[in-house]
Parts: sequence; C-alpha cells; structure tokens
Amino acid sequence: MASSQRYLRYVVVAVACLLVVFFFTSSSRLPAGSSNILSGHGFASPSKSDTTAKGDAAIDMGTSPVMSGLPPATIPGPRMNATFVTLARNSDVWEIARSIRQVEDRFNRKFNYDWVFLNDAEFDDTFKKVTSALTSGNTKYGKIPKEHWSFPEWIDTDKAAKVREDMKEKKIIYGDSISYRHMCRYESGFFFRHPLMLDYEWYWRVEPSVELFCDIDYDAFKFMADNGKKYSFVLSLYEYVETIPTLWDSVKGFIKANPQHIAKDNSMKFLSDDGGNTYNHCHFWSNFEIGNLNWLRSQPYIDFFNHLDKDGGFFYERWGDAPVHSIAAGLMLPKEEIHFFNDIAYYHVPFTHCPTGEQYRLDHKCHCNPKDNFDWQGYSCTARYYELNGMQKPEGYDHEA
Ligand SMILES: Nc1nc2c(ncn2[C@@H]2O[C@H](COP(=O)(O)OP(=O)(O)OP(=O)(O)O)[C@@H](O)[C@H]2O)c(=O)[nH]1
Ligand SMILES: [Mg+2]
Repeated sequence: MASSQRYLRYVVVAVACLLVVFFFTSSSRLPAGSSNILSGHGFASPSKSDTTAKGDAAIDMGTSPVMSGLPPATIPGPRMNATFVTLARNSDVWEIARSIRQVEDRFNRKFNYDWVFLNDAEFDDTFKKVTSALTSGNTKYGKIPKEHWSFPEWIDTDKAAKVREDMKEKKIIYGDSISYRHMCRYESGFFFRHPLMLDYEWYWRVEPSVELFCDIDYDAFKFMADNGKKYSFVLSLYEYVETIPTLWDSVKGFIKANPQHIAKDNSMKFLSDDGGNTYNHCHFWSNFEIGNLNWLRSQPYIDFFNHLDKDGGFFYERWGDAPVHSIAAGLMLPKEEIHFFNDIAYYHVPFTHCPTGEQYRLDHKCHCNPKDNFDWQGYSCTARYYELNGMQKPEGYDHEA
C-alpha cells in the first residue's frame, strides 16, 4: 500500500512538471499584445505582418509606446467660444450615443469642444453617464423651463386640439403630436436663450442617430468666425406643404412691419420664385446646423420669432424649426453669411449629403456612397442655393450620384 502511494506521488509531481513546461512554451505563441499584457506592460507592440506603417514613423519592436511620428491627439491653436447642443429625451440615450461617437471620431476628439444637453424633463443618471463618457469636452445638462415648453396664453388649446385630430386623419407625420410642436417651437425660439447656452457664441446642433462620413480636419467653428458666416447647412429640401399653409403670410406680415430687419443682399431667391409673393418651401435642414448664437439672440431674430409665435402656427399648424430658421437666415442675413458645408458628410434619416468630388472623399477617409448624395436630386434645393450665390456646381455633380 505504502509503495503504491509513493508511486502515485511520483505521477502527480511528473504531471505538474509537464504542465509548467507546457505553459511557458505555449505563452511564446500568444499574440504580441497578449504576451505584453502577461509581461505587465499593457502596450501592444506591432508585429511586422499586421501593421501598415503610416508616414515615416519608425516601428518600435519594444514594449513601450511609439512616441515620435504620430499626429498629436489634439490639434493645437486657439479654440472658439463654441459648444455642441442636443435636445433629447432620456429614451434617446443610445441613439444620441451613436451620434456623439461619430462626431467625436470625425471631429471633436481633435478639438474637445463642450456639449450641452437640453431636455424638458430631468436627465437621468444613465443618460449623463453614457454621454459624458463619450465626449471629449465638458458636458452640461439643462432642464428647459416650463414656460418655454408649454402653450402660450394666447393659444386657443381647443382649436389646437382640433387641428391635431385633423392632421392625424390626414396622416401628416407628427401631425397629432403635442410634444413635437413644443420641440419645434423650442428649437425656433428658445434653445439659444437657455442659461447654459448664454456662455457660448457658436453652436453645432446634433440629433440622435445622425452620421458623419468624412474626417473634418479643421475647426468648423473657426471657419465660420474667420469667414464672417452666421448660419450653415449641409442638406436642403422642400417642406411638407400641409404643415405650414400660413407660414409665409406670417412672414410677409413681419416683413411689412419690420422692413429695417431685412438684409439688402438677402437670399429671397432661395425662398421664393416670384420675388417674395409666395414661398417655394425651400429650407435648410436644421437637424444639422452650425451657427452664431448672438445672431439668434439679436433683436431682429427675436422680433421675427415673436411675430411668428403670436400668429400661432406652431400649434394651429405644425410649423417646423427648419423653415423658421431658414427663412430668418434667408431674409435677415446677407447671403454671404450663409455657408454650405460641402465637406461635412452627413446623414439624418432619410437623406444623405455625401461630398461631390472623389479626391476629397479619398483624402478625408469618407465612407459614404456618392450615389446616395441628395444634393443634386430634384427634391433638394441646394442647386438653387448655388445658382443664387453664383457658384459653380462641383466637378462630378452630374455623374457621381
Ligand atoms: N427633450 C425632448 N426632446 C425631444 C422631444 N421630441 C423631440 N426631441 C428632440 O428634438 C430633436 C428633433 O426631434 P426628432 O424626433 O429627431 O424630429 P425629426 O428630426 O423631425 O424627426 P425624425 O425623423 O424622427 O428624426 C431631437 O434631438 C430629439 O431628440 C421631446 O418631447 N422632449
Ligand atoms: Mg431627427
């Protein structure tokens, strides 16, 4: 019995020795990164076979990070007094997370601008945790004051309810929604006056589930400031007529009462085909905007918003903030102050702006299909914008899409 126990002990010791030998020999076959982790460094050293050298950067086969030859993590130079701004509900968290990730990857990781989030309810911890982890700048979370997200006292709420019923029957998108109307009115007249926004001069609006398809290597805010721009767009189209039947009447009332607010060299030709008598429904799509907050806070814009608001179309119809901002910019800014960002490749369901020009797309690592570009299609107003501004359409516009 004793000798068989001794024999068993020999067998156990032999198996243990074999396991130790196997462990050390097999660890040398692990991928480079894993062996570094085992050796306590945590930096993957690239192996020749799976690395494409960028520029002249020498490949260091050691375990420390390569310090030379890589671009800086952020671009040096002055920053503008600017912020991203997003209106969202807590339930939008994962859709806005996708948008933030794209904006950060394509632009903001180099510039680290702040991000202001606004909501008609309190933001919850998940929303704050997820969004602040994704952003490179500071994040701020604001609650919208009740008086900016409710029916003003001059609105007949029974009449507004009747309109919603009618629009529901006609199957007009968001036609029966009260919150959508508050949202459009808020984006038209209040977001730029929220206390958190008062710290800034420039904004870039970002909505849930949007995409950016190309690298943006320069500071778009600084571009706006340096070139005297106040408002910008990437997509333009015709508004759904049923949502704004009397908007242009209200605008004409404003023009008549405030001729001093109308810019001399304006973009009326973008908005109207008959010198201002009727609206052609063209507007810049406001789910993307880079703009100047001081302009929105200026007396001409506030007078414009107040005039429209008094006429009640945010509730008696379903006026969107896109035509409201666009008409304001088109009439009250000289046309040179509106900018088309051909180089910002963008998607918001269902339209894509994919920059015309193959070399640009290659140089900026774009991943949009030029065939999806909406700019030169019949329902886009961008060709009108080019015409009005005497701009040549970019090379390739007639065969890329
Ligand atoms: N806090 C809050 N945000 C809202 C509400 N409704 C819409 N929003 C936000 O307002 C912006 C515009 O709303 P969307 O629902 O995207 O409207 P849209 O772009 O016309 O329509 P979609 O095609 O659905 O995107 C988005 O940033 C939304 O997250 C709301 O009731 N409360
Ligand atoms: Mg949207």
